[in-house]
Amino acid sequence: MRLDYLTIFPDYLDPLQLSLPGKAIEKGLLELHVHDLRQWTHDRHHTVDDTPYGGGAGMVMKPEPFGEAFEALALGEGEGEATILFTTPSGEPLTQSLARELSTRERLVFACGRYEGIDQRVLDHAGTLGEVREISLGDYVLNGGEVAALAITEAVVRLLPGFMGNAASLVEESHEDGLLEYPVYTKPATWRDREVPAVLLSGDHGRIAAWRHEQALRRTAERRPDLIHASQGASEWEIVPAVRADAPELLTLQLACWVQEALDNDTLDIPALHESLDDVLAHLEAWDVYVVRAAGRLVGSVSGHAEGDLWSIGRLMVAPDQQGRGMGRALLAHIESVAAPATTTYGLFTGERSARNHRIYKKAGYRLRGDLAAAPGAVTLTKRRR
Ligand code: 6GU
Repeated sequence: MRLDYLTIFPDYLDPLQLSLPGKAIEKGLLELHVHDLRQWTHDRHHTVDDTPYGGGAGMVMKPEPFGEAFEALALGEGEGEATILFTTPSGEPLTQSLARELSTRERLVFACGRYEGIDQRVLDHAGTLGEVREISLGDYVLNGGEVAALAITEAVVRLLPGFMGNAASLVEESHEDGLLEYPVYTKPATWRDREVPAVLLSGDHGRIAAWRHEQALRRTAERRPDLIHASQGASEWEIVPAVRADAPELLTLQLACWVQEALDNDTLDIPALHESLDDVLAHLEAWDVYVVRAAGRLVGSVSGHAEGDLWSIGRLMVAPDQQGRGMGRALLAHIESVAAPATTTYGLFTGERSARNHRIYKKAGYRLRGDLAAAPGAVTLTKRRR
């Protein structure tokens, strides 16, 4: 990725040479160029601003220096479009998902605003040279866009493939799952009479995960209620037969759920990950499909299908942010309860290495059947109907 900065305070961007971006440069992932906007002025005072047409307070950044800067950077020439970022308190807010989107770009050019803003024609012109985004750090006013450019850079650069050592640590962080981070502790276990919560010392990974999820939810509800979908607080949900109109949401849920399977089993060779809307519609025709809705959102599903005296159970899924609330167990019990009358055995498949699924199915009375065929990387589990 190549990053260019247009600023009247180049020194303000010195921190770019440090820490995160610095390391990415060393690894060859990143190229940084800071440009003093005043080099594209031609008067004795290197003027970059002027009074606003129509009157009003403050000064507006003149168009000409930016126009020349874009030419000097060859924006809009050659292949590979640049994304031109204008930092401004009236832009779209910087979020983790915006950072992720920007991390896919080949070239970012930051135009740092000062004073009351930049002449609008600069933005209109930039739109003919590349993709334009106006970005704000949040609902407060800074003196200029340089700090915002630094913040955007750091949020984006750490997402570049090959930059962070550990992909899991990226996924688990605040905001990646839509919740704030749970509180964390390290040694010593007692410090100034304050104890680390006992559950974290228990070694029980299931309880630890449940505790962390609960803490993350509580924090998010307290500090950022705007981030919580009503489905997460909803204590009531109901299992209902799926209809064709559920297909798009089912496809989305399927992708969300099977990504965990892919990670656990270290393979993308999972049919559910490669399906289209038509495949989901065909599945709805061929199987008895049920869905769970919580506060209107489709958050879980399960399917059943008779094959002689075998009741085949498939596609048991619960949205990742809804897991640990017993929905999976309820869906499994439900699909068993609606099995065809001739059923003597329930059967299902799961990934060989999907440890969580194995625990859930074992608890529900299913046993591994090494003697029965399954796709490569998968295993069969069965349970007698009682
Ligand atoms: Cl990007 N620029 C300025 N000047 N103030 C801000 C901002 C940006 N984001 C929040 N406040």
